[in-house]
Amino acid sequence: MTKSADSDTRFRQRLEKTATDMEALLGRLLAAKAVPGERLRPARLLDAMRYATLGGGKRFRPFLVVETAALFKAPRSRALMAAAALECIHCYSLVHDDLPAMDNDALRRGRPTAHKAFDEATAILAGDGLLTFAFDILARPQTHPDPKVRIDLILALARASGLGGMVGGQMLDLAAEGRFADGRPQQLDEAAIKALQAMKTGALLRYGCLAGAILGKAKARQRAAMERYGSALGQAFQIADDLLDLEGDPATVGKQTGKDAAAHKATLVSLLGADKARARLKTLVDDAEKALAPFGRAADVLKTAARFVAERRA
Ligand code: GRG
Repeated sequence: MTKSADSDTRFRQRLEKTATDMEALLGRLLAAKAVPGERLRPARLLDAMRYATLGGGKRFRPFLVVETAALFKAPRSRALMAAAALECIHCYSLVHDDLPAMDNDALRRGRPTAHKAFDEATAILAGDGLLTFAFDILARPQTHPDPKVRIDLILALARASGLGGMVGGQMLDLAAEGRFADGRPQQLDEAAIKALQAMKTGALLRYGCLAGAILGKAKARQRAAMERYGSALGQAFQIADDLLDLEGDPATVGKQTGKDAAAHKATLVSLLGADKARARLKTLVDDAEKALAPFGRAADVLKTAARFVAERRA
């Protein structure tokens, strides 16, 4: 086997292992039995939260937490807890993004979206429930015995997912589509598209890389390196997602494609064209690898992850 085929196999095995562990942990965390401080877990809400989080998804964000935590020798069980919190936020964002008031999608992860499988009100509440549940998970001592580390994780996730992060990015995206004011799509320049995407998609991926460093009490320059890696990875992820929307097969991607052009969405692919966007992807993978240089061979699997993001077909 060639060196690159070998690292691809190792990467896929580790992604799969994290996905299996994540499924099991989320299944346990979202069990029917209420935990101290809760009264009861309403069955329909719990079913919708389980539907949104279990049985699908690549679990790429959890993988980032687990692998960056391993780089800093943080225990895997703690990394999986932080990863579960991040995945709850990600799944909530997908449920809300699919709602009629947002993207109005019927298919997600190859299945009916949550509001189709349940109903709109239940899907909204399931998203709200998952958002809150993420911070419940991070606040538990099993995530880290040191409360300072837990607060660090909580604050960073709040910043990544809220007003100045993912939710803010979604707002900018809707505005750019012309959903408000005069209703005309905005012509965003490259800097504005990058800022929007760094918030909407990049912030959670960057958090995935930062969380491992926080769990491992990494030094400031190591944290900064992880953030550089996460930032390049986030940009690459979004360009690959936009290329998939343009060229992907809905059967493989697991959701409707061709939506960006129909909505006149400003993306780097629409601004630069597919060829230049692909060249940009290459540069971003190089940037991601450079950020990992100080960690040597120990970071090989994260380097392969950057290539996977750029080359993904689903
Ligand atoms: C509605 C609050 C709110 C936020 C929405 C993340 C987001 C913001 C919307 C999702 C729309 C979208 C398709 C964004 C592009 C990148 C992205 C998040 C793709 C889906 O992530 P994957 O490919 O999905 O990791 P899986 O299913 O593998 O987990």
